[in-house]
Amino acid sequence: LFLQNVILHPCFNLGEYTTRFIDNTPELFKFDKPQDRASKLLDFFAEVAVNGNSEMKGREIPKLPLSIPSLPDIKLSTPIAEGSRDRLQKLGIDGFISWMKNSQQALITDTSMRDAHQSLFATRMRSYDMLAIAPYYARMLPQLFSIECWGGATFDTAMRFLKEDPWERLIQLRKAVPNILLQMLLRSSNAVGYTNYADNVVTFFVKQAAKNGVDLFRVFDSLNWVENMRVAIDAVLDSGKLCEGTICYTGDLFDTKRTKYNLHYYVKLAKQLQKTGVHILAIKDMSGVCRPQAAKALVKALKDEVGMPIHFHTHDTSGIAGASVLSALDAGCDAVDAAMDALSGMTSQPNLGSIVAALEHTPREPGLNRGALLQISNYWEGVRAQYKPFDVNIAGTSDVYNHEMPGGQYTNLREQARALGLAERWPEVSKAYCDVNTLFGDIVKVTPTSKVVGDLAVYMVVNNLTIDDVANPDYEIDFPASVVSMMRGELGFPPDGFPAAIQSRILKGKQPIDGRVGDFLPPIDLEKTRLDIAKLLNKEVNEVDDKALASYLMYPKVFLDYKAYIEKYSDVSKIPTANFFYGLQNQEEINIEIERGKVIVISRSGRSESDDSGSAKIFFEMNGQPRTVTVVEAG
Ligand code: 3PY
Ligand code: ZN
Repeated sequence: LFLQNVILHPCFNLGEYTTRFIDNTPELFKFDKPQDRASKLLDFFAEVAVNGNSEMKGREIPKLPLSIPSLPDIKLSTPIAEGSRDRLQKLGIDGFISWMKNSQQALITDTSMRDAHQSLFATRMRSYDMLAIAPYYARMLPQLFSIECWGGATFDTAMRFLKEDPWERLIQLRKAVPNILLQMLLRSSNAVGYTNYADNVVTFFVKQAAKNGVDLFRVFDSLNWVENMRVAIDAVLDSGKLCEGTICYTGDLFDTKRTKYNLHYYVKLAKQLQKTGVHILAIKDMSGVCRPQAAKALVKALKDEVGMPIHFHTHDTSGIAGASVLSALDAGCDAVDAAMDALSGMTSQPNLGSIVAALEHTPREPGLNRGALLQISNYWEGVRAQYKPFDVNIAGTSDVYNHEMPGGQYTNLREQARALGLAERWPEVSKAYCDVNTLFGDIVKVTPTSKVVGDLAVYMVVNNLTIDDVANPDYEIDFPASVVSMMRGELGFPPDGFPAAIQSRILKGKQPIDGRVGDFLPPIDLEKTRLDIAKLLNKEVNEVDDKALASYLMYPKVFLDYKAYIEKYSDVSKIPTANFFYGLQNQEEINIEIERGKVIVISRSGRSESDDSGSAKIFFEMNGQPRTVTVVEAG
């Protein structure tokens, strides 16, 4: 390992090493020995055997053993055909955009590795399952427009729940799929978080994402405030990557009683976005309320009046989002999002295979091989079964046209309501959500504003408050912190502001921020932060790379907890998913590739009864050698 690290180092390769090589690159000379890593993994399995994976608290373990997801039957020695990324490299951005506009084919984005699992099973999909199928995407689906695989909620959940490094996921996916555009979702000033960050942090984050593999950034603001998107957009444009300026869709285009979100609103927004220099316009229908006729009218108006390529994104919560996708394509939409069959429907995107089938033998045929799609979907079906405890698995509902909850939030909020003992009172939560939106002036609801509306809705149901109580200035209410923060303008402002009466009631007379929050946040001293991290992790400062710095800047505590976890248990991302969540069964044997080409074989041979002090012994074999680990039962 030592030699491999040194030899693979770029300075060594270029012959740029000197006698100071060791001093300058101490990280190459410090590493856990493979035996240490293997022992730490045994500690992990022993802990899961006795106390369970902490992620499984309150969840039911599925019937074991689960079958291993089956990979497509093609050989990985099959050459990789040119794809959208090669086209971008060949044509440059302007040429690529002209190609998009002139392409008769419907361009298809697969969201399986980001939005689909975010919306279906609480963003729990592990890199392990993505990386196994990624090389098949490169070989079997080179006609895809892009693969959405990063950003949104996947960044923090990777560290928080899956104990893995989101950057490593991106880097490995990039390696496995060199030919297709990789796409991420970026929440403008909120980056991949739930709060506005200092401008230099947003810029730094975008730079790292671009450097490590993102080709296409979808940039949105949770209140459709273009002013709040500029820093993120500029950073993407500076990085030389493709930038999608996003219109978040809400309301109903044709409702004459609710005219706030009419065609004029969206066209005006699109023109503002066009002025920022973005390359593509995204219509982000995060809740799946863009009805087929609205999709058609909106795409047509944007095509006529703005003329940029359009990328349509929706969710199938209502069950009829496929019709909206086809309608958007009929009106000349260039690209659409869909999820592989096994990860589609309900709160996820509509079914990719079925959209392809619907377009077959028409001028807009996307050119994707349906046999290949089915094989890949078959793999995802096996993967999805492994995440059953997280899979909410509820039916589609037309109630989405009332509450307008984003796909990812709907399942999460239902789960949160269930955990609070409100499962039976879900219709009340849904109604409260709708009422809060009206009280806030009918706002765009998407992360993080959707979370704020959800927080107040749940608060109302838990405390048996009506919307009149919430609005009543004489009724004392301790509003959730997120609500106060939003009314202060910490997530920005809707173009017409928040209704003055409710804003001043929630702020208890205090003044909101006068402008864009980024203008008030001082820049973060990045190098000082790097030093702080080094101290906290007990490392040398040059061991804290830019990716670690970016993670810390987004989520300091989540990042430090993650680092402490892998210090204790080593890199758990290499463990197969069923074993990560449910542990090793007696007599089960697995292989784990702890580093490239180095595989360890672990099996569990038994477990002792717990003794009086609550300690149990777990018996393993590691590479044929017996090993015992003692674990104390958690109290
Ligand atoms: C996110 O921001 O994570 C979303 O998916 C919004 O729709
Ligand atoms: Zn979405």
